[in-house]
Amino acid sequence: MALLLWSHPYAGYGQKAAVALYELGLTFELRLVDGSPDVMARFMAVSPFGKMPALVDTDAGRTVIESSIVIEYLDGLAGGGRLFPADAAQALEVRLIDRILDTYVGGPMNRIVFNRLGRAGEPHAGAMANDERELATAWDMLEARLSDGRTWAAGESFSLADCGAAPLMTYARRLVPFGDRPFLRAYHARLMARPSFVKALEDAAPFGDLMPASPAQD
Ligand SMILES: N[C@@H](CCC(=O)N[C@@H](CS)C(=O)NCC(=O)O)C(=O)O
Repeated sequence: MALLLWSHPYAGYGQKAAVALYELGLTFELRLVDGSPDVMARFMAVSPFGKMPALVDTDAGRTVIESSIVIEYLDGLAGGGRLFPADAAQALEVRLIDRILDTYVGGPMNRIVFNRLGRAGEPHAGAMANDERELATAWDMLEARLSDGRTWAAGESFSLADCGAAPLMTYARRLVPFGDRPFLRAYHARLMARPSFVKALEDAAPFGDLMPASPAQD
């Protein structure tokens, strides 16, 4: 079985998939999306929106895009039920937090970064302020849910939601700090110590710091 992961080790959503691969103990080959024209041509054929990660399972002849779907596919390959709880209520919580992270953390984060890099045209202060408010709302919502004392995003088992939380929170806190949200801070510290995320960060380290933001302030 060959699993080809089209990604870049620095990319937040790419790290989300990498964390899942390391959690599940699945070996994979990185297809580095390095921006060169020939690589981009092949990558766009696999991932038509040009978004990382994209997974190709050569044995099954399948291509899977969208990080959460990639992780659901990987979980199935590893036997199922590892990153998705069997309990229906817990599974809903996992999916809800995964959606909050993708939509209201990764979304504003990418828009602010694109704005700062000038990829969205002239940087738009009003749009960035809206995105910062959205991030702060996401922090509030996560803080409220974590305040019940849960260890991981959706309970006591490390899940899909934590795979995304690790990279997305690590990058987004550089745009909107965690501030006075002790449960969020403690949860993020647990993510930083998780071996699968430590490995993903090690993979990214050789590429340096590509984010147009100062280091985390708090
Ligand atoms: N909803 C997508 C988002 C993926 C995404 O935004 N990936 C970023 C990297 S973190 C990307 O490929 N950006 C390249 C670009 O937009 O040009 C997912 O969950 O996979």
